[in-house]
Amino acid sequence: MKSFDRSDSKLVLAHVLFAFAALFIGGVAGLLQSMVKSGSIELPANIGYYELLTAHGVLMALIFTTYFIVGFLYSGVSHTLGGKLLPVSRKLGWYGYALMSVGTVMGVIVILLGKASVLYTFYAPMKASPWFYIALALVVVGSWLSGFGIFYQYIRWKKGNKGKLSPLFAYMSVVTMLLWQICTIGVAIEVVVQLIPWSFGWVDTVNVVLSRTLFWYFGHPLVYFWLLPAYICWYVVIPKVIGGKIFSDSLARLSFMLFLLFSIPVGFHHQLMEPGISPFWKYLQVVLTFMVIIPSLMTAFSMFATFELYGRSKGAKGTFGWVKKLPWKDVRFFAPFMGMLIFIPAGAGGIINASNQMNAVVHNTLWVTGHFHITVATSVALTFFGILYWLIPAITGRVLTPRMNKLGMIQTIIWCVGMFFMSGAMHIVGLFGSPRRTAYNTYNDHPDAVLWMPYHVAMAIGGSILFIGVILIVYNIIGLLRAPRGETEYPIGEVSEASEKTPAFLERWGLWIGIAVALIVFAYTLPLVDMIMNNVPSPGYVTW
Ligand code: HAS
Repeated sequence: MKSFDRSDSKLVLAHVLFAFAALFIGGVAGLLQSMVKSGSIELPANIGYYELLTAHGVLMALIFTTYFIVGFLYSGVSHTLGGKLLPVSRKLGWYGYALMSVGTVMGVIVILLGKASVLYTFYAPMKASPWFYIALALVVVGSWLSGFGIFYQYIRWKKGNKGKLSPLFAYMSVVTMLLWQICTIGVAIEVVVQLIPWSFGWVDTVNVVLSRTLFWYFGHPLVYFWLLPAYICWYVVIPKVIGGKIFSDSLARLSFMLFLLFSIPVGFHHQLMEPGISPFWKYLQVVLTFMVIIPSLMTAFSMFATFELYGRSKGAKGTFGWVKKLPWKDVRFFAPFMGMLIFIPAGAGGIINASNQMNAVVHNTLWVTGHFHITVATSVALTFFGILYWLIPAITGRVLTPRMNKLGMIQTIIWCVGMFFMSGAMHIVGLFGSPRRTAYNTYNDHPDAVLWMPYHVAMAIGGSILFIGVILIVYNIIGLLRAPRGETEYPIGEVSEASEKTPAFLERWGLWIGIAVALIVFAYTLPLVDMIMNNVPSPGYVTW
């Protein structure tokens, strides 16, 4: 077993630790919010609810995820593409880290000074301090540098290994980063061309519908930027952890390529209830949204196949006998598995959101908040937690002890219980019409609002349980960093012998990027022209 390169280990660890520091601070904000919303506490006069909500959303959704993902992808690229990062890739990784960190610290300071309570979607015409937008731009540019580092390592590996199929982990990392680079162009244009000049006062007004469209051009693929690293773990790592095989390399690669094609030209499904976009283009993007469900269904199929084949190889009988053969007491499996299981109702919720008539019922209600807590904050987060229990030991030369494994299992259960209360209550009360993004309000004791209150209390109970989960995951990380020295394998699954040979066209990047760009141009050009021509300019508002 080859030990992990020490310099690469520092880079990966720096990203992972930063991610979890963000999770901790974001978690404190989350706990306070849920208590305020239920009417259990009042904040001191100098701290605003929306200030906390912005800090929570930015730190959890944008910072925790991006840092963890970059660190995780770098670890796998280093391990599978030559066992060591090339100096250029490592340097780009550190430059990216530095830029993102300056942006994060700056952004959080501006938010805590009360100058940017615009929430993590920073919707115009709400207007934040220009320094908030500059901070976001730094985070995005930093992440681009990290992406270039991954591309560089991949290209150099391909040049040195002509005609060979690239390792699956590296291939998937390149798709994930490509998706990120293409989609962040939208938010970069929004921030640099529209929001920064407007917030400095160099222009008086902003084209609101254009800015929101550019945001969602980025905002939907953003959710797949979170999901794909979890899928890398499910496809590549989990088969090894359970002692099985990857069901099909081609299926795995194709599902990732379908994400590249279909996850971007679908942003309008977040704007179905907004004026200023013709129903035809909304309809078209909803059709494409239904296309992006297919690679998730392929993933579900592949995971079931991996589990069943493994179980049967261990002598399982009957339709579901294989379930018993899975390593239920191993947190490296259990945490991501709970993520998968919960992704079944979570994905169904997404399909409900994407259906126009049902979107009219749930849009801007707490249902949507429930949806993203059960997707990103459960399926994705639990998978990231599960990764920690082998990644930290593998890169620091330590071993997972039975005690840490047990604490990991407890943490997973706490997270699932907390999320059951919080996300469950959000889903139900959302259907009763309780709006998202609102502080405590009884609406003059309106009967509907009175009905919502017990659910808001359930959300606060769930939020408090989740905060215990946050503390425990931080404690577990410290425990992993102090675990006994030893060798831990970086788990990379092998492909089943029964699977077909992977066709070479799956690595013809020009072809796939070309189709992705064509779909984006098709789905966005005319609506964007229309928005620019029929601009209804708006001044900025500071609503907090
Ligand atoms: Fe979503 C809003 C539609 C997936 C995140 N989504 C959001 C927002 C976020 C978010 C953050 O169409 C709010 C943004 C905001 O602040 O306004 N979403 C979808 C659809 C999917 C979907 C169609 N979303 C996600 C994922 C996210 C995420 C993933 C984060 C990671 N979403 C929407 C829409 C809205 C929306 C509308 C706008 C709502 C509004 O009006 O504002 C699909 O990708 C889902 C497909 C998934 C599946 C599930 C497959 C199941 C698998 C698990 C297999 C399990 C196994 C284990 C193998 C079809 C892969 C079982 C083993 C046993 C032994 C039983």
